[in-house]
Amino acid sequence: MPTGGTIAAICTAPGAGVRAMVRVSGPDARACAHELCGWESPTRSVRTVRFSLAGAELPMMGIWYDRGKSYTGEDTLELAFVGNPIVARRVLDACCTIDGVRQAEPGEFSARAYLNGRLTLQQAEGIALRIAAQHDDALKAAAELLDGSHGRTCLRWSDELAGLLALVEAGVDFTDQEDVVPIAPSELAERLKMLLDELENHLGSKGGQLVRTDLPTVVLVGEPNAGKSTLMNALLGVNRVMVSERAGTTRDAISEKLDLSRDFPGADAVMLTDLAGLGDRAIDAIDAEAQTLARERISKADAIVWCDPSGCFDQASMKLPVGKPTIRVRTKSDLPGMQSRGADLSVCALESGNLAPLRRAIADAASARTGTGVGSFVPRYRRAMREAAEGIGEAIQSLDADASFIALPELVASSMRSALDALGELTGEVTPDDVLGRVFSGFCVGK
Ligand SMILES: Nc1nc2c(ncn2[C@@H]2O[C@H](COP(=O)(O)OP(=O)(O)O)[C@@H](O)[C@H]2O)c(=O)[nH]1
Ligand SMILES: [Mg+2]
Repeated sequence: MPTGGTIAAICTAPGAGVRAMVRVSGPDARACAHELCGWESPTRSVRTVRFSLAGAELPMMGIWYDRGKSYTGEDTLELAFVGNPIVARRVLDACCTIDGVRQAEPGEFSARAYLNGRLTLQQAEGIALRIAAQHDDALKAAAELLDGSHGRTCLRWSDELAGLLALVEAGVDFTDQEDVVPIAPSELAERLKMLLDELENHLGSKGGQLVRTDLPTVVLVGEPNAGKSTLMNALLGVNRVMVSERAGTTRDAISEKLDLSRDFPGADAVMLTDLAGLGDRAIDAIDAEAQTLARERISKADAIVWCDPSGCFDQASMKLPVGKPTIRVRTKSDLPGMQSRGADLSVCALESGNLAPLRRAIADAASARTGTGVGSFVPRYRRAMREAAEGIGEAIQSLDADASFIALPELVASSMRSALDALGELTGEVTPDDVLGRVFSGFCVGK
């Protein structure tokens, strides 16, 4: 996502309504107020302004927020006016004629709010979920993200786990210190089990396991020559499909299992499918058939990886199904001169080392909804919580609750650490240093 500059967008729903609103955020918002509305050095928060549009003056309500007091944390101008979509478009265009002002990318206001410390990542995700919510459960989950209650729950889980891990590690590292008493296996097992139960409740099903038996399907789509087949091979780590600079090389749908659980223990394996390129029109009969087949596979897929080396992601020409989890990947990121404005990720498939973020995004997009909590609506949480549950489950398995000491403390600690890392991704709080800190503060070692 691009940063910098001043961004502007229509922030009311498309179509006619009672009111429409255009929001401008950034250092040049002041120039918009001045040059378009004659509002010199805005300090007052609300006033009526006259916006010059198509040779006439349109009365509007202008709302000014000083830097630090707005949603984004930047100088912000909001203009509210009659809810006519053409007027809204013209107002936005006029704002973008001011030097330094451009149209905002999706989510860019919230991204700025996050970057400026006005929102936590969880709150930003809550806002996204609230906007996309289709029913009450999703609204409830969004509220839990926004009011921070889910964040506090994650923090409580990770605190409990970090505390227990500190006890186990104390047993590993400092057994020769007499004032260090490692935790008994039975107590550790019991407290881990309670934690696991809570996580499983949040995931909405036992261990968050899917009830389906087939693998989720993920399709690689894009124009011919977008680098889909190269990316398929890079993700798989083997040359499974043919790559060529000639457009139209891939005709069939070629599927191969991609096991993501090795990298992300809570993730599923997925069936990755390489498809023929989609073009404006088919070049011959075989191509037409290949495209029809590709469209069929896309409509049945659980998630889409949309490859576009230009970074434009033009939905009007690609016509992908809306509402399906879609990862926009700007391919061939090594080639200069392209943009990555609408992209979720940029990758160069020729270097397979940089694919971890894409693998994680695929793991998130492909995991199906199982319950009603935050973990069932926000895939990142679902995958991380499953990963944590898996680690805790493993730790419990490695414990003999009847023994008087932990027989394999390194093994137990390493399972717990991977669970903690997974939760740390949600809280952004726990680091390995943090764990070590707890050992020292809790036991006064080295006093
Ligand atoms: N520079 C560069 N070239 C790439 C990259 N990925 C693929 N290519 C090239 O782009 C051409 C088309 O690739 P291919 O994977 O067959 O595209 P597909 O038609 O979408 O399956 C081939 O010549 C590839 O070598 C990349 O990341 N960087
Ligand atoms: Mg291909």
